[in-house]
Amino acid sequence: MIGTMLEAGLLRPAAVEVLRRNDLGTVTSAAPDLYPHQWSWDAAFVAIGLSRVDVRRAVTELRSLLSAQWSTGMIPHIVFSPRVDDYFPGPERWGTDEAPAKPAGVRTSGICQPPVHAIALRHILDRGRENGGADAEAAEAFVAETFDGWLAWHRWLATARDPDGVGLVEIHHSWESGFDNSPRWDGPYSRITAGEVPAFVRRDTLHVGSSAERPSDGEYTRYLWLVEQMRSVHYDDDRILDIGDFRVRDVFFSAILAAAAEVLAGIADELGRTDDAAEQRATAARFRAGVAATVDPVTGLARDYDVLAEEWIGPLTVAGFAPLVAGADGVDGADLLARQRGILLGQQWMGHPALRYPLPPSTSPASPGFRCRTYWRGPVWPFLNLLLGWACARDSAWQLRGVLREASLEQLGDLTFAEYYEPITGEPLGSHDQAWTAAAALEWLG
Ligand code: 2M8
Repeated sequence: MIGTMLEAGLLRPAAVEVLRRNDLGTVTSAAPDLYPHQWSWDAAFVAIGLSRVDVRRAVTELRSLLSAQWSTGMIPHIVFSPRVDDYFPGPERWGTDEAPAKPAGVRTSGICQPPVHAIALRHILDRGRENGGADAEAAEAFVAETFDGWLAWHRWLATARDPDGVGLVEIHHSWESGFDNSPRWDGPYSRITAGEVPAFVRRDTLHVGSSAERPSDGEYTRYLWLVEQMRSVHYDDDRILDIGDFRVRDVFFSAILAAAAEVLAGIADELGRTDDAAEQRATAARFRAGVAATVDPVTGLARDYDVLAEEWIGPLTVAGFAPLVAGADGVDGADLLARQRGILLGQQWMGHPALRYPLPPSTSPASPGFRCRTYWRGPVWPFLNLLLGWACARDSAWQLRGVLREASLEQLGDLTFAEYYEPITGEPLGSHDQAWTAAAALEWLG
């Protein structure tokens, strides 16, 4: 049962209030203190949530993000707000003002995050049309005006980030995955010896209940070393391939590209952009196939690949369900998705008997790397559940979607809008009032 009617009645206004408080004008901060700037994939989820309450504000969110797009097509992972200076690493540390591809007049990081944006664009268009009038006009005008920007973003990912054409996106920092300190990245990081990293003072640990919930200082040193490396070549895509110590094919990122390219193809059809639609469908098919090819026949889960070490990445994390996000083709594809849904609902994941709610922890509680309070090593992330639910609706997987929705609304009924939750006790962890958590609540409520 989804909470009480009272909780359902309180959830929507409380979520709207979180987005209002995080609103910096034309962008929404990812969280009030911990993340006081606009993050790329957070902004996409925020736009999905905002489209339920204010279509034109949702348009503004994506327009602001796109105005920071680099000339290569890359959408940077952080767009720094000029009004705040309480985040490390800030723009000085990134040094992107020296990068020829960064547009003038904005300050950004030099890496990217998963491309959820076309999916958000689709939500804006659909909600705008449902509302009609000025909302429909604003949504349609925005889509027509910015289509080429989203297309350039996907094209850059499909070329610069898949140099070997294998249908998997290569990332150059675990911050690009969004799963920053997941056990997925332990192997690649264990092989990196950081060179000289200028002294630094972290701020993230000041804004959470316990610094043990965040990545360690050793992890941060490597994160910053990779920034130094990329900065030294002014974030040039080709040169990073030669000098970068972290080159990993990220299966979950790739799945999101596959899903988003399919969605962008549908939008291209509506705009009469037939060739672009065909190109995006081909991109979607290529990355769906790339994702499906990573599946370990024994575990049934998809895997990342370490390009430099030339080896598959083993830990059992929620990223292993990438095919459920990507979708899959043909009879074999349908079998793969059915098998994955069974595993996800089973005892190692959502059906694990110790869980507070039947929601997927970021790492399987049955795996040795599971840490129930540490960031991407175990906690449940509400925005990810929304993404899985969206993919289930696309593929008519109503049973799984129903479980995800009901449990998510129960969890979010605590009204903390936590960044992540302890899977066994259900305790809210990380930042409270996290924007994409509030957005997920609004979208689940519909
Ligand atoms: C977290 O990442 C940032 C760095 O990008 C950080 O820890 O400082 C991740 O959870 C990432 O996925 C998310 O987009 C970001 C903002 O919510 O925070």
